[in-house]
Amino acid sequence: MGFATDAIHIGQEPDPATGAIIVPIYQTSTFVQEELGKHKGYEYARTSNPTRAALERNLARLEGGAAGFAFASGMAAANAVMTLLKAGDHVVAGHNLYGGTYRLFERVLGDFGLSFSYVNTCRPDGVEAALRPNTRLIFIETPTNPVMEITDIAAVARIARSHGILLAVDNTFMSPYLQRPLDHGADIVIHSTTKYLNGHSDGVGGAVIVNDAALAERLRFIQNAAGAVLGPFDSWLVLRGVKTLALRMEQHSRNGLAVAEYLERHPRVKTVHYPGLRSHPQHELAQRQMRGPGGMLSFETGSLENAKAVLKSVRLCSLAESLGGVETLISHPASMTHASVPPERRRQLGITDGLVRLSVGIEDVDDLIADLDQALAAIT
Ligand code: P1T
Repeated sequence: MGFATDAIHIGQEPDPATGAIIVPIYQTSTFVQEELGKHKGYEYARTSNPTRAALERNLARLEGGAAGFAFASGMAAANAVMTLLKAGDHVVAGHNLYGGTYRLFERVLGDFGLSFSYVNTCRPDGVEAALRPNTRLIFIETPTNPVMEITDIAAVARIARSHGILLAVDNTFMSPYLQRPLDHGADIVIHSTTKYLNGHSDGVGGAVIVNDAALAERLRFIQNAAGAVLGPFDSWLVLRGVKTLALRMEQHSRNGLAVAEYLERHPRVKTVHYPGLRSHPQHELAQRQMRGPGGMLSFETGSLENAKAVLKSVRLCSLAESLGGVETLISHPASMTHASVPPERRRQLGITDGLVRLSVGIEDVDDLIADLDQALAAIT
């Protein structure tokens, strides 16, 4: 079946007990057993819950994977993946990751004996050069948050495979509608479901999807053993959100492109980072690897003062951390999402004090452009 059909139906068969067309919220901590060892497939809700299981089946199918696991947040999902590793292991990571992922690596996992090298994964030869005998995982985001650099997933997957190393891709910015890393040879897909999968800015969650049976087994064990699971109500919200994912991503891409083109023409905007623009250095790779450019972009206003003026003047766009909801959010990566990245590192990555990020929503695009137009006029 096609993507939109799967999004609406997989894992969401009518409830066998009642015929309810919508998967019920099984708000329960445990399941009564008929006799010792005899039950209906569920024992304790940390181990598995029918609402969460429905979401996990759905997300696995949408990413083209064999198994999915839902976690309490995107960071909990990333942390679960990292606990596949052991003290002494080395990780090659993209140099521009979500600030919280960098913080997890540098300020938590380093203390447990993992070491990290950060490289520009846009250049696959740089990834290969960074490998060490103890490298066990390559961890990338593509496009990156917030400067929208693109990594050739298939090229990095070939390197990972030839060295027997796992490749994990954080697919949060794209959603499986726009990009399916497993199809390009990745081993692990990570999501913050807080973003496009939920799509309505009303829940925090995360997911991991894999194809390999042994990897799935280990993640199932970790999910239960460490216990950072997504609750039934939050699972249900994501299930509901996913039903409209295809439609939403089409509109995010249309609006994203229109806003990016508008900004690129604006005399007070210095640069626009958006993979759908011909001016994006990896526009062709983006067209090959992604079904559409999506709703995320960032642009350079030239200074902190200019960025502040724009952020203060928007009326329809909301100044807030997060992304991927139906409503447009505007943010300042240097002081918000990437504040935990050291200033010198931020400068190297192009996360300047004048950089503004937009999560372009699915409002009427003329209204968005009119709002940005009056806000940009505040730059003196
Ligand atoms: O917030 P949480 O659900 O834990 O997800 C973390 C996360 C992981 N990966 C990427 C690419 C992300 O962008 C995020 C969270 N990002 C934001 C809150 C943000 O505004 O960029």
